[in-house]
Amino acid sequence: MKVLLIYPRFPDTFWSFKHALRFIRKSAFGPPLGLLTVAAMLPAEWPKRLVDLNVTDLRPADLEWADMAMVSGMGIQRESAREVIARCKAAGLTAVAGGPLFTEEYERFGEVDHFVLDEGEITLPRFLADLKRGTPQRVYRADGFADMRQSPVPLWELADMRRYASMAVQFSRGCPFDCEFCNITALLGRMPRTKSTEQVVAELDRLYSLGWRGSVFFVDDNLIGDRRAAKELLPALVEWRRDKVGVTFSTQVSINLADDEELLRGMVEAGFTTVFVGIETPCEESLSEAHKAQNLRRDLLESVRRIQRAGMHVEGGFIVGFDSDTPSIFRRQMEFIQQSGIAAAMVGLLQAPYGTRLYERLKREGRLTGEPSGNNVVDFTNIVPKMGLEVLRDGYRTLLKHIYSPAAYYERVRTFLKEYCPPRLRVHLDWESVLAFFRSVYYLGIRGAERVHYWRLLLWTLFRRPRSFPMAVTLAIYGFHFRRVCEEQVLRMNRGLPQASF
Ligand code: B12
Ligand code: SF4
Repeated sequence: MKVLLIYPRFPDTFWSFKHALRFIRKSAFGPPLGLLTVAAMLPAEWPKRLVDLNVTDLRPADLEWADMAMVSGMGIQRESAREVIARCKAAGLTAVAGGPLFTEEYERFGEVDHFVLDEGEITLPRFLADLKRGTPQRVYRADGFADMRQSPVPLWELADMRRYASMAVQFSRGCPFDCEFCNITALLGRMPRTKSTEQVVAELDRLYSLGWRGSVFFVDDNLIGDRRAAKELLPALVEWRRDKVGVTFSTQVSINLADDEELLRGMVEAGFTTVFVGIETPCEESLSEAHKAQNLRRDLLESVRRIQRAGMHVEGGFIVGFDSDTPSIFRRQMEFIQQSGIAAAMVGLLQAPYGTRLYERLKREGRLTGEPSGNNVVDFTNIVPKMGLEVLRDGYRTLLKHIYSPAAYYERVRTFLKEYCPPRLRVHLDWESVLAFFRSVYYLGIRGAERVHYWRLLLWTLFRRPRSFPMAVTLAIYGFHFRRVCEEQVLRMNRGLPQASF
C-alpha cells in the first residue's frame, strides 16, 4: 500500500511566521509531527511520502503514485483540507483522515472514506487490523487516552528538514488545569501522560543523527503539567546536550513555572531558550470566570520577569472579550503587555472551541453564533460578547494597532532585554543567521517603516546588552511578521510595507 501523508496549507496567521521565515529562507515553522508519528505506526514495508503543503505542492505525480491518502490538520487548515481531500478522491485514492480538525468536526467531511480519530496510538492499529481483514469501518474513536510509552519515534526522515525553522518533539500530552475556553483537556485529558526519558533521548538522538542542528520545539501542551516528570527529564537533557552543537529547546508552560526555582534553573540549564505562557488577562474577575486558577492571586508581571531573569524569552497568549471584561480592558491589556516586555504577544478575541466547557455554557445561554474560526489572532468570534460585538472589535483593533506599532513594539523589546539574562550557550553561528541579519538591515533598517526604531534598538543592545544582540535581531524580525499579520488580518491595512520577496 503506497501512502501519501498530506498536511494541508496554513493561511497566513500569527503563528505561521511566514514573513519572518523568509529572512532565514525557511518555508514553515515546524513539520507535522502527528503525520510523522502516524507514519511510524504504519507497516514498515508500505512505501510512504510526506507532502506538507506548507513547504511543497501536491503534484499530480504524487496522486498517481499513491493508493491511499492520510490527511491531518487543525481547524485553521479546514479549507485547504477540503481541497486536498477532493483532489485525492478525484484521483481515486482511499482518503483517511485524523488529527484535531477531524476529531472535532468529522461529520463535515462527507468525502472521507475512513476517520481515524483521537490519538492514533489507539485508533490506528484497529483501523489497520480491520483493513487487513477487509472490513475497515468508517469511524474509529478511542475510548480512553494513549500510553505515551507506546508512541513510536516519528519518521522525521520523511520530511525535508532543510525547509523547516525548527523540529518538534513531544514529551507529554494533556494538562492538569481546567481553563474554560481550552480544548486541550477535552482532546487529551487532564492527567498529563509522558514518554519515558529514554524515549525522548532516543528521539533527540535520531534528530541529531539525521543532521538537525537548531531549535527543537517540545510541543507539549504544558511541559510542567507533571512537574515531577519534568524534573526527571531535565537532567537527561543537560547530559544529552553536553557533546552536541547548535540544539536549543522551546516549549509551552503554565505561569506557575515562575514559582519553582529548581524547575526554572533546570530548564535553562537543559537549553530551553523560549517558553510560551498563557497569561490571558490582567483582570482577576476574567481569570476566575475562565477558571484560570494558576494565574490568579499572583503578581503576573513579576512572574513573567522571574522567567525572563532566569534566562528565557517569554511569549504570551492574551484574550479579550470575557464576560467580566469592560471597555477598560483594552487599556489594561495594552499597559500590561508593554510593561511585561512580552514582544510576541498573541492577542485574540475569546472564542468557544468545540468540546470546551465554554462552548457548552454559551450554547445553554444561546450565545453561540457559529463555528470557531480556528485562528486566534483575527477580529472574529463565534460568541455574543457581553460588551457588544462592535465595542469589542473596535477595542481589539486599537489594542493590536498600538502594541504592534513600531514604537510600542521596539520599546517592549527593550523592556524585555533589560530584564533578560541570556544563558551562556555554546555559539553555533550558521550562515543563515548571518544572512538573516543582513537581510534585516536591508528590509527593516533601510527600507522598513521601523528603521529608526530598528537602529536605536540595535545600537542600544550593542552597547548595553551585547550578549543579547542575536535576540534583538530575532525579535526585530518577528516584529515585522507580527505587524504584517495584524495589518493584513485584523486592521485590513496595506501601508505598502516592503514585501520581503526573497
Ligand atoms: C505544535 C503545535 C503547533 C505548531 C504547529 C507546527 C506544525 N507544523 O504543525 C504551531 C506553534 C505553529 C501551532 C500553531 C497553531 N496552533 Co497549534 N498546536 C500545536 C500542539 C501544541 C502540538 C501539535 C503536535 O505536534 N502534537 C503531537 C502530535 C503527535 O499529535 P497530533 O498532531 O495530535 O497527532 C496525533 C493524533 O491527532 C493522530 N493524528 C494526527 N493526524 C493524523 C492523521 C491521520 C491520518 C491519523 C490516522 C491520525 C492522525 O495521531 C497522532 C498520534 O496520536 C497542539 C496541541 C496538541 N497537544 O496536539 C496545538 C493545536 C494543534 N494547535 C491549535 C491551534 C488552534 C493553533 C493555532 C490556530 C493557534 C493560533 N493562535 O492561531 C495556530 C495555527 C497554525 C498556523 N500556522 O497558523 C489547536 C487546534 C485545535 C483544532 N481543533 O484544530 C491545538 C490542538 C491546541 C489547542 N489549544 O487546542 N501549533
Ligand atoms: S493551562 Fe493552557 S493547556 Fe492547560 S488547560 Fe489552561 S489553557 Fe489549556
